[in-house]
Amino acid sequence: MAKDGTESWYGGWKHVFKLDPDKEISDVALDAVCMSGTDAIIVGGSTGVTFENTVDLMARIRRYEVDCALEVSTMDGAVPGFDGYFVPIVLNTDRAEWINGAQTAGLKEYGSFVPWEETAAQGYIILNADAAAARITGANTELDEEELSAHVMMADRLMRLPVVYIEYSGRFGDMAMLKTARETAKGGARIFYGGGIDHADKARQAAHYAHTVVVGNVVYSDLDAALSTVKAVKGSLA
Ligand code: 1GP
Repeated sequence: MAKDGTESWYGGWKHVFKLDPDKEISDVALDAVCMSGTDAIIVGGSTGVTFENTVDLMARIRRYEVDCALEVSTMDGAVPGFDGYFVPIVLNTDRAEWINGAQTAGLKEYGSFVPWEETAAQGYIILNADAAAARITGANTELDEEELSAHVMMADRLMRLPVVYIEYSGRFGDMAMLKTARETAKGGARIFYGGGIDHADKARQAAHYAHTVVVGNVVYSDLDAALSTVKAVKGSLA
């Protein structure tokens, strides 16, 4: 049970920062992020994630009370000690490796160690062709609204995934698409949105439709702008 009494450990999260183990962050910046009032920190990245850099970042975040989850994208980076674990499943690729291949290989190796109560699958729909995750997974990013709806139904209704992640990493997304995703997900999936939020106003727009707004890169390029997104999201009505 999450702190706010909702069912899942991430169910009360409106705003999260995503920190990349492969990127440098100073103690001062990390302190500001962890003390910002955000609901959680997700540790994750598409490239250069290792056991060492993941443990290192986790240990530094662990000095703070903020919830800290790991998005497990490589076997190397599967590190114990987080509050929760997300396992991404890419929905809009036809490369099985990213739908169930890497995940079953990981479970074969580490399945008996998985803390299932604190582990959740994320159905990723990657919509920015330039995102590293899109290139790596061969995602079909050119979905129209009907196709997006079908992917959301697949995740939310058929597969009953607890999280649908609308991913535009690196670029601010089409809010009409996010609205469609939110309106389609009536089966109980939480809608996460991430991509290109570098301003309070963009954070507010995304928070209008997403249950959880994820802010990543701007932490490294404009810390003040990143911090301004917390209030923008937490003050919104969605
Ligand atoms: C990345 O969705 C997150 O996985 C956040 O995206 O880095 O563009 O903020 P940005």
